[in-house]
Amino acid sequence: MRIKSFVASTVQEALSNIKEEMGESSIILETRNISDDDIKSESGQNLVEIVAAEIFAEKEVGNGEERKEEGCFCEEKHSLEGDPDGHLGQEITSLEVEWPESCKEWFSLLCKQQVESVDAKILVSEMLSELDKENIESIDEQREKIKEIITRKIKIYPLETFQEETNKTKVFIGASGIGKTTTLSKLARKTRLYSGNEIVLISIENDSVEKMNSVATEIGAVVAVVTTPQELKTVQDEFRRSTHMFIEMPGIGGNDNKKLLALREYINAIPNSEIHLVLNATTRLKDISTLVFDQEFVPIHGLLFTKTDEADTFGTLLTVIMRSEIPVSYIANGNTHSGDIKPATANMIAEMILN
Ligand SMILES: Nc1nc2c(ncn2[C@@H]2O[C@H](COP(=O)(O)OP(=O)(O)O)[C@@H](O)[C@H]2O)c(=O)[nH]1
Ligand SMILES: [Mg+2]
Repeated sequence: MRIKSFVASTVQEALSNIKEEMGESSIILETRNISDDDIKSESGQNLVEIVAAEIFAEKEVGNGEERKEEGCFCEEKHSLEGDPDGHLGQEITSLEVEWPESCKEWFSLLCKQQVESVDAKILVSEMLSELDKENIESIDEQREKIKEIITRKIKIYPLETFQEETNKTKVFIGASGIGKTTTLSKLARKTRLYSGNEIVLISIENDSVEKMNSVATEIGAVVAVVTTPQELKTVQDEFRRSTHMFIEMPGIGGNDNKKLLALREYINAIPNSEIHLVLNATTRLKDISTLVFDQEFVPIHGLLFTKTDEADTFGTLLTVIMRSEIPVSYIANGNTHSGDIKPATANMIAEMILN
């Protein structure tokens, strides 16, 4: 399935471009007014954006007309939402897929799970386009297919197993209170079960040092406190050979450029580290967005989700994963350092969403 955004001066113009480029077999995923003052048409008019998906390439289904006769497509009046200026306050005619009722239920289940509606539409549309005709109404086949599609969308960070884990420096970044110290402690404890090598927990500027000391005493680890990037580099060089190193970076917000710059200095001092962005599974998309999508200060190797035990729904995870395309590293639950942490699998995340 191909997804593309079309920007034009009017809805009609955007739709006509969509039809011309994608043909009849397209669905509208999202429409919005572009209210940004910097982005206007040549005549100074506001622009509109329509995101469309081409779901049945002719070669996949043979003949688009054939599907239409079978009732898969219909001409539908499609009213536009999210139109604060009334600019889009008109009904448009678009070629939409009329989903079978059972597919609409998948859409609403995904939305209830807090998958963003645009992403839920993509998943259901792909499910429909990939199901064999004879299985299109089978709930079991639909579930299997949608799980397969969700699984396909999730990239997994290639972690070593706890048994193999060899002297990696793992760095945890993210907002304050998100669970960085707890997660670092859980991983350090698990590592101790499988490795006799030295374990070092590193606090920046004494942040969370008491909690680190407590877990270090329990598992026989060392705690080091550093206050500059240079000190961090020195400590890493000193311990590197025989050590598992876990570093907690000070809490950051996506909009705080000063803190992000300071974070980058620390990260640059320890190249070849594994950087995990810690995210709370109960956080809403808008609160996660800036850190995941809009910052270019630090590379992120893996998304690590905490507090899955407190989350009722897991769709936000999927939306973040689909949109960021950053691999997932770990899934954690439990509010103490003896809680659980597992290397993530795509199957595990798909089941969390579908169950
Ligand atoms: N329920 C639950 N609570 C957690 C989890 N991880 C951390 N917490 C709690 O979240 C709070 C902040 O955790 P902490 O590790 O200090 O966050 P930090 O500021 O990012 O280091 C503490 O009360 C932890 O007990 C988790 O996976 N599940
Ligand atoms: Mg902490």
